[in-house]
Parts: sequence; C-alpha cells; structure tokens
Amino acid sequence: MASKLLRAVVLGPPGSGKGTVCERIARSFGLQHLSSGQFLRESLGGGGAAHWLSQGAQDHFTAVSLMPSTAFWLHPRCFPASASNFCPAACPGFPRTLGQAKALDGICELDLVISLNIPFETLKDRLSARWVHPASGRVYNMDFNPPHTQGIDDLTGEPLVQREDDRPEAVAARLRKYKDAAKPVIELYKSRGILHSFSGTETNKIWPYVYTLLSSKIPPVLSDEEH
Ligand code: G5P
Ligand code: MG
Repeated sequence: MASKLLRAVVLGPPGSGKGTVCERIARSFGLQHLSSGQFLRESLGGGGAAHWLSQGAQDHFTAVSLMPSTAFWLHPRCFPASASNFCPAACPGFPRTLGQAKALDGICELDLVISLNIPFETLKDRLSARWVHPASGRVYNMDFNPPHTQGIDDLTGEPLVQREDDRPEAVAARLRKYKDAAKPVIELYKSRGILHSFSGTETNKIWPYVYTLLSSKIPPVLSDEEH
C-alpha cells in the first residue's frame, strides 16, 4: 500500500541556520539530521577543520549527493519498511544548484521548500563566532549556543575547531557563489508554489513559524519549545 511521505528541503546562505533549524526539525518531528556539507567534508577526508572547497570537490559532491537518503526527509511513521534505501532525515543545503534541483526532480517530487533569508552582516557575525566538533558535526556559537567550557565539546570533552571556510574572506566568496547558484533554484520552487520563505535575524524567532508549517503536514513528537 502506498504510504504518505513528506519530502522537503531547507535552503539558505552560509550561516543562515540551516543546520540549526534542521537539528530542531529532526528532534521535534522524530527525523534524522544529515548535513550535505558535513557529508561532503567527511567524504573528502576533512576530519578536522573544513576545507575551502574547490570546484572539483563540488563536482564530486554533486555526484555523490544524489543518493536519495541524503536528499530529502521522509515521515518516519509513514516510512515503508521495504524502502531500505531511504531514511527519515532532515537535510539542509540540498539542492544547491539548478542542476541538482532537476536531478532531484528525477528522484522525487518535493512537497515543500523552506528558504531562510538572513541579512549578510548577521551571517558574517554568526560565522565568525561558530565553533564545531568535527567528529559529530555539532555546532556551537559563542553568542547563541556556547559550549559549557570554551573550546570543548559538551558531550565528548574533545576540542572544538573553527571551519576554515568561516574566515571573513571565504564567507564573502561562499555567499556570492550561493547567491548565483540559489537564485534559479528558489525561482523554480516559487513557481511551483512550494516555497516558504522565512526572514529575520534570529533563529528563535523564525523557528515557531517553521514548526507551525511542518506541524500542519506531519505530527510533531515534541512541542516547539522542547527542541
Ligand atoms: P555547508 O556545511 O552546508 P553552508 O555554507 O551552506 O555550509 P553553513 O555555514 O553550515 O552553511 P548553516 O548550516 O546555514 O551554515 O548555519 P548554522 O551552522 O546552523 O548556523 C551558523 C552559526 O550561527 C552557528 O554557529 C549557529 O550556532 C549560529 N546561529 C544560529 N542561529 C543563530 C541566531 O539566531 N543567533 C546567533 N547569534 N547565532 C545563531 O556546506 C559547506 C560547503 O560545502 C559545499 C558548499 O561549497 C558549501 O559552502 N556544499 C555543496 N556543494 C555542492 N552541492 C551541495 N548540495 C552542497 N552542499 C554543501
Ligand atoms: Mg550547516
């Protein structure tokens, strides 16, 4: 029997909170959180601080990222046991180009697209204060969600690092690249009537709207304040 699946993606520029929002979505709706950027860093053997990615790496990623399990979320309670190549997941940052969006069309039809619009100055400030735990991908921010002990991961006690691509000059280049690539993707999903844009400078203010939108599609396992 056919199961009802929710297929959605989260788009946004570097530092817009894709990872933060997807982490909350994953916890609130009982999904798994998969980061395309983290996946790429690991597949390139990044291990520690992230590489500033070459065009070659991006091409490589375009190919590997088209696995359905990293491409969209499925509602776990409607998850068909036979579809073992799919997993219930929240995946930020995919698709990132029109080519990826079209390739994704060949795999599934998206139900909704969440787009995060955050001012550039805010992005720069956030990324300069970001620290990550490379092994798990856990993300901290010295202003927003600092670790209990500065420079140390809360769960493992291991050191945190700053991503190399969070340097101000790298952020500016990433943002330019994102704008060029994302515009046609956003236009495509807008024309299909599935784009939901959220603007602001604080994730905590955007989150309740994202939660309400998703709650209208799938039943949550946590309230919006329990993330
Ligand atoms: P990534 O790793 O996906 P980006 O550049 O798309 O990288 P990034 O930098 O990981 O995105 P994010 O996930 O959108 O940002 O943001 P985040 O980590 O949740 O939040 C940023 C910081 O702000 C954190 O420290 C967080 O704690 C904090 N924060 C969140 N909300 C607030 C708030 O309200 N206030 C404050 N003060 N702080 C807050 O991909 C890396 C690279 O891989 C390639 C691309 O080159 C990309 O640049 N890549 C792909 N290439 C081709 N195709 C794809 N599909 C690709 N996916 C990735
Ligand atoms: Mg991220």
